[in-house]
Amino acid sequence: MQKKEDYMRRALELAKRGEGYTSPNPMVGCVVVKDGRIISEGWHERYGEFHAERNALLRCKEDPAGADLYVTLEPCCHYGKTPPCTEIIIEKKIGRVFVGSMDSNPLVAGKGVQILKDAGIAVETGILGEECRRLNEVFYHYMETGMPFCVMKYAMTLDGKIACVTGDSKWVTGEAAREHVHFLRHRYKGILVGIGTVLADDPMLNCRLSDTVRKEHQIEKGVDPVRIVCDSSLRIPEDAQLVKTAKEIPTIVACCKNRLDEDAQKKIKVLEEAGVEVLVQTDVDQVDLKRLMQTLAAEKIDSVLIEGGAGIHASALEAGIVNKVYAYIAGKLVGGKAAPTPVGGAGIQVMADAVMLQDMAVETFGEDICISGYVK
Ligand code: AOF
Ligand code: ZN
Repeated sequence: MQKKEDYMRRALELAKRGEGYTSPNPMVGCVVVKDGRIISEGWHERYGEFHAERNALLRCKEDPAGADLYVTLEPCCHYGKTPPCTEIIIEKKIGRVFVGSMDSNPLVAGKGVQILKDAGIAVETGILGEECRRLNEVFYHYMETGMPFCVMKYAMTLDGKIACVTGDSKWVTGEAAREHVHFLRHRYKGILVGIGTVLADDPMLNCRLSDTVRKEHQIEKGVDPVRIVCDSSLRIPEDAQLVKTAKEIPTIVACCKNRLDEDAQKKIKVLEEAGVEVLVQTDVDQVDLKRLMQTLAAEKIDSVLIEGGAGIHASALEAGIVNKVYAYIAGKLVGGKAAPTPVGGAGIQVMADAVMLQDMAVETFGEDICISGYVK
């Protein structure tokens, strides 16, 4: 006989298969159990498509009447892109519902559970509640604050450098760590860099998953993130890779009206014709990251991976928009007083004012380690 937690753990596993495809919806998994056997499973596979419960209930190989239903998120009770999950749960005469974490969408938030209870279904909530909530940290943050969940990522040597004094940085970390970064690009909706990175590297910022990562996470094809460039004075070259591919992969360039010269309108037109969305901020001399995040949130971008350089990392920390940090660390020492470090800017003056991380985790990728944590 399996425990409630075992079934919920299975539901969590299923939910994760939606990673990268459900944004701005949550990842949700569902398991239907009758007489101690799993009779069906489902997950929310893609944004706009059926929810986990409906997928599981429509795939049952036997009558689910009287069965237990395990779902990682509170069943919804609203008509969105799909009909309410509570309806099909009641219609299929499910006996008991076990919920992981509650939905914080105001259209649902507690009402889903109440509707099931009112229909005479026994409901228990909070099964692996913390894990279920963490699985959807992006969804909860976006839903509760109206801002994208921002993740700062960098790779550095053990002596804290992101490149040598010469600027050479190919590569700091090994292949496995760099492959994991592409998984992050799949997971998060947007990717943000400063114009310095574009001018120096002319990057694509797309998602190129290795077969190893695809197999490990059961991903068919990686999803490219929306590419966002912070470019106050609109210096991006018209023939940059990002611009040339903007019709295939959404690309946003944020600049400041105050910093534009007389040729700017012409350039904006060229960029827009190439498929770039140009955001012009007024009344600032440097892109206001908080304001930019509000604009992105309104465009349904629920999460942003900030991939450097040092300047944008400093600005993001100063703006207080960073929620999570991934630091990949290579067992290498390169030294050099002038070699760049992950976070630039003026820096914090006293240790007591440092940006603090909590819930730190350590993983290894090949020879490298990755430390992640949440900004307090
Ligand atoms: C569930 N099961 O698998 C998911 C839920 O526009 P819609 O119809 O897709 O609804 C989106 C909202 O539904 C989303 O904000 C969240 O509150 C809930 N997501 N609920 O019962 C699921 N993905
Ligand atoms: Zn639903």
